[in-house]
Amino acid sequence: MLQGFNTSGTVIAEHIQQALEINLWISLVLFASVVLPMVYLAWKYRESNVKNEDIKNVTHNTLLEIVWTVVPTITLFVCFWYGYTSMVTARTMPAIDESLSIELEGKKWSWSYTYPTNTDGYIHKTAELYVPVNGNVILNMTAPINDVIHAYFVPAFRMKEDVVPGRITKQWFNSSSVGTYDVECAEYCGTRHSYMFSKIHVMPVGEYEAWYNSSKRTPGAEDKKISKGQEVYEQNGCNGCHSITDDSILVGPSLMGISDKYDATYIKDAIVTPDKDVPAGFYPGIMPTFDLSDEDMSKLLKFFNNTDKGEEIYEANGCNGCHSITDDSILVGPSLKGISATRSTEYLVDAIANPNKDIPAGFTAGIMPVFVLEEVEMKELVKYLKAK
Ligand SMILES: [Cu+2]
Repeated sequence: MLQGFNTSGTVIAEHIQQALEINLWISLVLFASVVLPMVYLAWKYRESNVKNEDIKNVTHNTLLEIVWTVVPTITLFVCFWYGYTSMVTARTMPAIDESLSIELEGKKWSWSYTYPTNTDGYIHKTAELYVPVNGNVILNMTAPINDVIHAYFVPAFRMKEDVVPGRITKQWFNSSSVGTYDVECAEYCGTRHSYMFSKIHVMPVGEYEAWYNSSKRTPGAEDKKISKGQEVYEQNGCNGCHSITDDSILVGPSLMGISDKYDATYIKDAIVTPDKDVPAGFYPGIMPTFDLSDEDMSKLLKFFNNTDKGEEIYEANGCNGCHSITDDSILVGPSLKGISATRSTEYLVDAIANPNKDIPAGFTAGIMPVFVLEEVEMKELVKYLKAK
């Protein structure tokens, strides 16, 4: 269940809540003070109850007129004042050098956040927003030029603003409560509008700083095993329209097992010019063009091919220090290019775990250390080797 107005995450949210309640109560009192006497008087002076000769013409009543002018004027100014002051606070951006400025993009049908470059030159790009508690955060929001209007809405912050293609709109907040807050799209934007969610994580300053100055994808430990290719997949919001874990059709077709059906050139082409060859049952003009860098494209293709995790494990364990996989050259150990043609999966698993058991001619035992890998890592690594 999504959070509604039952949660409050910022001081502004409390101001806005207060303005709403004051407006509501004053409106109810004004409504009752007009409608209740009106109903009573209509009943009391109904036609059958009043003789014509009892009716006299009242020209004025100075006291009554002053009261019914001054009292509503004051109460309506109270309404105006609370509404106006909370609007001014919500719309006055804090100084840029005292704030964290985040670039926010809303597109069909996902949100993405780009952080300023950190001290290591790394740029965090995330699907959920991580911010320090008690810090000013400015959101510079836009949508791609060929997209539609969205609205970035955080109920707990009482914060909502349109996100418009080709234009930058801004919102800011400063949350004093550590916690996680829901983000919704509040502008009907098409098929997957009702799934266009994100989250804002307000974190203790130390935890936030530690993450921001690292190159870890997200501060949570739970997704450490995500590959770079999957990161590209999620950052670009591919998962908003294409399932990759099962056969389900979201807006576009499922991409599960895509690399068995199409080669890299086709997949690349489908990302850059999506309308060229639309599968039966789907329509052109829905999927935007994704202009990925060569690096991101290659990560994404490896992700589709299911070999990207394996490549990371290959490099993280330093296999590439001794074994070439791109060509036939012999470094310390034999080249592993084309290894799948000559060796079985079982053989490869065994060779990694017991490297001295079967040394190829021309190489010496005792050189390659034993690699103790977790079962999933071993599986990914061998999958990678088999694909080479
Ligand atoms: Cu939307």
